Amino acid sequence: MTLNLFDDEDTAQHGRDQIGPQSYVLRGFALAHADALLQGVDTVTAQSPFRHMRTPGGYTMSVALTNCGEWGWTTDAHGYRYTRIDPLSGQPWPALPAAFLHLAHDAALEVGFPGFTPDACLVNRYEPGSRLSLHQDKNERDFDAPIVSVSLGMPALFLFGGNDRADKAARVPLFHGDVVVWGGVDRLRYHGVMPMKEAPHPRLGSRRINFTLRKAG
Ligand code: MD6
Ligand code: FE
Repeated sequence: MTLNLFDDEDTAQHGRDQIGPQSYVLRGFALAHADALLQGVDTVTAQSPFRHMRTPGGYTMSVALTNCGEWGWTTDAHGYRYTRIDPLSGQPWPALPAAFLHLAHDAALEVGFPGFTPDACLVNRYEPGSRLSLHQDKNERDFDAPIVSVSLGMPALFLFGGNDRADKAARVPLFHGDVVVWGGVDRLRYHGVMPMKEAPHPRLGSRRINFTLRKAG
């Protein structure tokens, strides 16, 4: 056998880590689909490029983001909300790639959320130094649906807190191909991402791509 640095299957872990009563990390769940997922990201960003949005508090986010699906999450001086139109392109957000939909459905089913049909996908791009401060995902209309989150590229330390901002947060390492699913009683838990350390990935270099699939509308 020849050693292939680009074949993550050789070294990846599989299996699941439970991080809350209804929250799991499915290790390597997206690995077999990484090519199709990355192609999907390219198709999306050709239409709606990554951009650094402003928060209502006046900060520019260190994470660059875009969206696909019927609804896209945006922030500006007026607040956080979901829109059907990308404010940058003036066009509807790009369609959800089929590979995203299938993966989200299958990952949700795997941990007890059958019939997950997301209508929104937030795509985040991290570079060294990028971070995401503790937040709740609460702009969606329906908290019954879970959220499925896919990590590609550089590893990150994910912070998984409780229902109150002050609750101590667990540090969960997320690697290329890992999928986090959470919902039910965990749906509104605070979470974030520690400042990214430089640790180039063979496929994606000094970048981490994360996308989160939701039912927003
Ligand atoms: C990230 N993720 O992993 C940021 N939100 O880059 C999130 O903010 C997130 O992973 C809701 C559910 C899952 C997540
Ligand atoms: Fe979030």
